[in-house]
Amino acid sequence: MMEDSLKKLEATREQRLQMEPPIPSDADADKLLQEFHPDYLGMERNVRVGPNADTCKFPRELADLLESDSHLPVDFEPSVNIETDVLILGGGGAGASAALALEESGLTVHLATKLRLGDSNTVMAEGGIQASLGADDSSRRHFADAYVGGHGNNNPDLLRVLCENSADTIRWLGNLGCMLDRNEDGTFRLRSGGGTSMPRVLACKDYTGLEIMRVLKDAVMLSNTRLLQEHAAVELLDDGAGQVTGAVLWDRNKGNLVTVSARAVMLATGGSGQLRLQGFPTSNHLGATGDGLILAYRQGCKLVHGESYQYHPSGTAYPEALVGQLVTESIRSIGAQVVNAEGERFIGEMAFRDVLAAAIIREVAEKRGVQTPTHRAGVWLDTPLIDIINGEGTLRRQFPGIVHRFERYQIDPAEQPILIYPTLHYQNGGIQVDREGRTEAKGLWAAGEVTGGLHGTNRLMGNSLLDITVFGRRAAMSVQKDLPLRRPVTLTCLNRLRDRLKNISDRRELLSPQFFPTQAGMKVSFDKQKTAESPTADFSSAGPSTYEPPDPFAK
Ligand code: MEZ
Repeated sequence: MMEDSLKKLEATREQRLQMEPPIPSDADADKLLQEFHPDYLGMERNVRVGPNADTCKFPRELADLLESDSHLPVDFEPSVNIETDVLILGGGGAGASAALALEESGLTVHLATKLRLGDSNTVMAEGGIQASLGADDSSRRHFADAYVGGHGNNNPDLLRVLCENSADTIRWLGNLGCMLDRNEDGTFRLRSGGGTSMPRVLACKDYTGLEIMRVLKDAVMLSNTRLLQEHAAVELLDDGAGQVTGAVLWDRNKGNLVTVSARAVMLATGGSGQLRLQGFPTSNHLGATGDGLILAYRQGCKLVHGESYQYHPSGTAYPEALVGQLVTESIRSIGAQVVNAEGERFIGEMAFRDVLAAAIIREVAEKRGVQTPTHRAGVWLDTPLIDIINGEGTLRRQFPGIVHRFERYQIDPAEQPILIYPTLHYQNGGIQVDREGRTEAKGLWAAGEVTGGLHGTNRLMGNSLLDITVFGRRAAMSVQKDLPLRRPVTLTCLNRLRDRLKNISDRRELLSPQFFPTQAGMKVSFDKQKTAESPTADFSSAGPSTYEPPDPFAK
């Protein structure tokens, strides 16, 4: 089947090279979304408790978690092990950027991360970061593109901040040592992305997020930030009067709970692709289980566009070991075409991600997909076109990560097209925040993928690496400016939720946050009797304060 279809693909290549990309009309694009995009297929429901109760829908998997109980035993009494000024939860790009922005503040900062510093969706990001650096580009154009791409559902205040800070952020990353690709004349190489009206995506080959996280991680390791690695956030604490005052962490190595009192808490816990909505594979890292959404919701923070997820059109469909892994959109932006089993190019490759994903799902649903030997289906990404269009060796030079990944399975994408199918990639919605990253709960800030509103209901490529670096730092500045006084630690919000849950008899008996994907089979176990010695932190990685970050907002 695959061989027959490959012959058809090769037979149409010459003719496809000459053709204009098929662009669906607005009406056709809407129809595609309604009929085939997973967000629109009725796989969602109301949540019956909390700030969004009965007002909007969530995917069932997320709704179940929002209606579930905590891992904390009911008789757990928080007793403080660590006192800090700022507790950052999450060790990806947003959390690390926030920690760096606080370095000069004189505040004590703890950063807790469920896995290790850097283990995050940031390192999985391949194709780039947007910045309006092109000669005819501007933050207004960037704004307009992202607003149209987000179906006009973006919070314009947040989007404006994002677009106006792109150039400054690239400079900041450069000062940290981040190496983004340049042209021979030293200017940044700018690529196009789906929905960008001009080239605006900067990249480090096909491992941009890894390169950005590399420099952020190095800088955090040199900073005064106190790291609590392998400490998962179990619950937020509050003062009983609406202020978040710390968190209970699970020290996964020692197996005990650690109570942290903080004047401010920042959630930078990332996304939720590992919830594998509707059984979709994911491009996300192991820890992306939506923990921050659950914790903030219990503190009364509304979620915006919690129904909206991004299914990246080019997830790997074959070989089986790579299923769900990202094949960057940039590969499509420089010429790889999306082709069905009949050798037909059925849609332009730079259509908005949601529309392209829906079109691929339609091809498979209507039996124009290619069956894999592992009983999946996908469509072709005609990767050999890249070298045909751009010159021999381009694919290997510009996308070494992807080439290497496929070569491990005896597939050379420069010679042989690869099979793709949409993969769960990004949580478009999340916790409602204002332009300073403040949530609705006093003392609680949030930044990065855990937040919602910025990207509307369809994020454009490259705007998430920008989001985490712009808003991680901005929220940290706001924390520094508006730091509340220390208040008592209680579990008042959790106890209120527990009372309400008693009235919902048919909810699923789950505990949340989930911490790890269910299929990973990792046990959640801690001994609540065994309390941490104070302090429990491993300070060995926190070096002397030799690192001097540039002023993030200096022009
Ligand atoms: O921002 C993204 O999601 C991104 C850069 C993905 C990609 O295709 O590489």
